[in-house]
Amino acid sequence: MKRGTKTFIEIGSAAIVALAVGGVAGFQIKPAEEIKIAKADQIITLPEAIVETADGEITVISAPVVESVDGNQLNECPEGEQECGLGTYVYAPTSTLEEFYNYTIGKCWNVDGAYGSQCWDLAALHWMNYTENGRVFSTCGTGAAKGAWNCKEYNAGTEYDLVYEAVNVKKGAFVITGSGQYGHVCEALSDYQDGYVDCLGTNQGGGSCEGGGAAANVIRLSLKSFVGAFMPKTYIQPEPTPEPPIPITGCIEWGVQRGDTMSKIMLECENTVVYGEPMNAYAKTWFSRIVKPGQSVYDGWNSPSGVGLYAGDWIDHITK
Ligand SMILES: [Ca+2]
Repeated sequence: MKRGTKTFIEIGSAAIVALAVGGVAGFQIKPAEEIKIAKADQIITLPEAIVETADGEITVISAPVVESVDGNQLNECPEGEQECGLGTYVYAPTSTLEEFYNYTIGKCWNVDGAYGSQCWDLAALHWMNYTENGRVFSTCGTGAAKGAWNCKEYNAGTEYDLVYEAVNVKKGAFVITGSGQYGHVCEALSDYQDGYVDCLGTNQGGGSCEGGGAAANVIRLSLKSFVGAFMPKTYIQPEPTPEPPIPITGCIEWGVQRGDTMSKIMLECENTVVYGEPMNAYAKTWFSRIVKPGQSVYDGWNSPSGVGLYAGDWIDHITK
């Protein structure tokens, strides 16, 4: 899995440390042409950010940072319809987060036929396509997105896991925030990052929609009013299995001779040769003493010369 990279983004004289979107492969987060957030307490518009990913790619992200969103207008449902219409069935692919994102981004969604494209609509669209019985996302009779947590077991069913702590929000989860009268729901496109999450949602500042609300867009949303989240079970990424550590045995130094390689040293010292990440990790524990004092073999590999081992050098094995 890719990791976010720390990026500094200048806004006027203030520098904001933002975490870049982690694991955005498959997403194209388009710059929002017009940033206007309904009912947001505070809006900071980010200019385009140049982001180095773990693959060395450059991704351009422009997402407004939003401290809170109040979904608004869910409590005036047509008479006798507790969930604002319960909705006509509307198709959207939900087998992967990427599919759902690509299908919904930039469009207005009005599942219930009421009040245009409210935040509830995008969640309901997912629910009616993802759940076995085609149920919609319920506000538990409150008419407010933040009320959805009141009957969280019903909403979760067998298809979603409940997430109780903001720090545990992962990419793909439907996040409920509680600020304002109605709160908000949107779908995380990143894992939790320093109190924020990149979130796909309707009625959070995207283009205007007929009847009200706004088209699906991406914002970087504060989780300070986090209520809970629903994680589609099939979107859960397996935890990366840690590489088994290389046993560190006797060698504390090595006199480098012409033709020596890291794999030869690993074999002699550790009685094993493992390439890939373990080899990189091992090369980070050997440091030049004479030719490039303090430089690790790994850093030598990644230096302009590409040379990690110098004949005639002594290298020290420092593992702590
Ligand atoms: Ca609607």
